[in-house]
Amino acid sequence: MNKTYVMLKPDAVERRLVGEVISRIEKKGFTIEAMTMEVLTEEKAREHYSEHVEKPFFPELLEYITSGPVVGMVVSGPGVIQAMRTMLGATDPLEAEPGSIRGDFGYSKTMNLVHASDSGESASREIALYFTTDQICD
Ligand code: 3AN
Repeated sequence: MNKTYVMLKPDAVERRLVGEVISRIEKKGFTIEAMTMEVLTEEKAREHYSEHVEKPFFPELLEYITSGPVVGMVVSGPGVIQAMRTMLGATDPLEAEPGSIRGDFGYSKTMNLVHASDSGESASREIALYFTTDQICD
């Protein structure tokens, strides 16, 4: 699997960091195969975060992730799943390394700017949730 799903969350869009994040992905040499902008429905957000629905932070996460438009992308390249996770930094931006996207731009564990799939299985599931196959350039 050389494709991953990347989402610029509502705080990234609100703070005009879309260009910054896309620029980092492109400068790394990865390819953006497809891109959409949408406000997530509660149903789609629940499906995206299905493993977190029972967690105590889920209500806050749901409110935040549906609070404004997100930019979703299919990004491809060698080792892209792990590399995008490294570029994002730790889930908690306060623990994320300087130089990573979360390390450089955030401090909130909920509003942590960007999501990227954590495995090949997640990437397949998330790409199918947001894109039809004819939307993806190949
Ligand atoms: P990641 O986005 O790094 O894959 P996950 O999958 O563990 O992290 O969590 C999904 C999202 O849930 C995170 N991006 C963050 O917005 C939120 N989240 C995770 N853990 C917490 C927490 N302890 N408190 C608040 N929000 C959290």
